[in-house]
Amino acid sequence: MSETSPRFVSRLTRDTLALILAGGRGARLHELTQRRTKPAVPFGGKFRIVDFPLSNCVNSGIRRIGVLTQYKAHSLILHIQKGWGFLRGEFGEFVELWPAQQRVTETAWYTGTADAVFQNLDIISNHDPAYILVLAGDHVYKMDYGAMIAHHVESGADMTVGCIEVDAARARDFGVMRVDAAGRVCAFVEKPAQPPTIPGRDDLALASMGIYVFNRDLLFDALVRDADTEGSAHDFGKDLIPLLVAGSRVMAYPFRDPLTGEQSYWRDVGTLDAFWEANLELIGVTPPLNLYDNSWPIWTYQEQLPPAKFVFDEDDRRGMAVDSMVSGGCIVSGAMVRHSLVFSSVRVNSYASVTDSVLLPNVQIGRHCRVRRAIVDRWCTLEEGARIGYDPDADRAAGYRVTASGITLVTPDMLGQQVGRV
Ligand code: ADQ
Ligand code: ADP
Repeated sequence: MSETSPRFVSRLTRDTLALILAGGRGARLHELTQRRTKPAVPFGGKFRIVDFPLSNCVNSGIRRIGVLTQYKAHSLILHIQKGWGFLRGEFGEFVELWPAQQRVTETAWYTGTADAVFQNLDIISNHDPAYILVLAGDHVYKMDYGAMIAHHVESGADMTVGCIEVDAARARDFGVMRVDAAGRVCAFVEKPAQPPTIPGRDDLALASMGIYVFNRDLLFDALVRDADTEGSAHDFGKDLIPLLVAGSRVMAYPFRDPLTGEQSYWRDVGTLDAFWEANLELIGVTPPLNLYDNSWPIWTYQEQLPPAKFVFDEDDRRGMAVDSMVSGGCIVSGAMVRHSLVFSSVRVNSYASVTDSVLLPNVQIGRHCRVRRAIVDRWCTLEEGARIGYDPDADRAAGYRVTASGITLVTPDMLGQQVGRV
């Protein structure tokens, strides 16, 4: 049986170290990432975004994981310390937090994604993996990385880039590549103004998911070379990959369902509109991302909370939620929640109505409030009678952010309120 037979995928994943890049701000989420890094942004009712790549690792049998932090990492660090300590050190399993090491000079902070990895080369070397899987900490998807690593080994690659097909019009936000018939990457451009399209499909481009498998020695050589390169931004997409495409065997791994061959669900919830939409999509009868799938559980830290409660108020007004997801610790009393995603420990009080909205944990909606097409950040308290999402000009005048497609974001800072843990 060959070295790369499917029977040995577990051996490949065991010999892999995963690095989750979790240092980015995610500036296009605006005030939602004012106090937390994007991977720590709550998602899906009870998770944070970073739980997706972390769960993918654990479910794929990759249980040696370094999380590289930088920007506003406090809530991310607490979340991982509290929720991800279940791996067993005795079996060589771990999730470690790697803050910026300042390996180069006393003052250097991480400059780009490649630099973040470069600064941790000593730690990586100590773990002595054969393969290094570099992941972004801010994408929502369920993926078996074992299949990608097996493809990497089987195709004799030095490096493999995970890729998806995106609308050509959206492609300038991604690293875009061209591949030959065998799937070898022959050109890679980071965020091109004029993205090259897939031959024969001028509406589609092949985009990098920002996830990579490296053979250890290649990664080490490339990082050391890059660190010495004048003018490099020390970024995987901008500097390292274009260079490797020229000199090494870089293969593309298309992220598809192995059974149907269809492209799998993958979201960069990088904007407020995308965040709102990806959360509300989960509510549908057949959502593109199924969180109720026991074969691929998404792990997280969760507080011990009582069940969600729906009550008649003192005037016998019914508290209810329909076409919605409601997490633990919530109380909906004499109010109507419709087509909304309600995170843990939210209160919705009498005569209020919440529609098409995402309420993050610990939000309080006062009596007679009307909330529509909104994202309400953690710890917001909406005073009695507040109107949100009905009049964009009024929302802007109140200091809220309204996106081009009319989604309103409210944060405690906009309301002049104190925040707890973010
Ligand atoms: P971007 O997502 O724009 O493009 P970037 O902002 O560098 O790239 O973020 C990549 C990941 O690294 C994110 O998870 C971010 O949080 C993290 N990160 C950024 N700087 C960091 C640092 N100094 N330390 C630790 N973590 C850091 C990338 C690729 C594209 C690809 C898209 C797919 O460059 O080629 O198409 O991802 O979304
Ligand atoms: P909207 O203004 O969007 O119609 P409301 O909250 O005023 O939202 O009510 C919507 C509908 O939901 C009502 O017409 C009613 O049928 C039902 N509803 C809302 N709250 C209650 C309640 N407490 N008891 C019974 N039905 C309710």
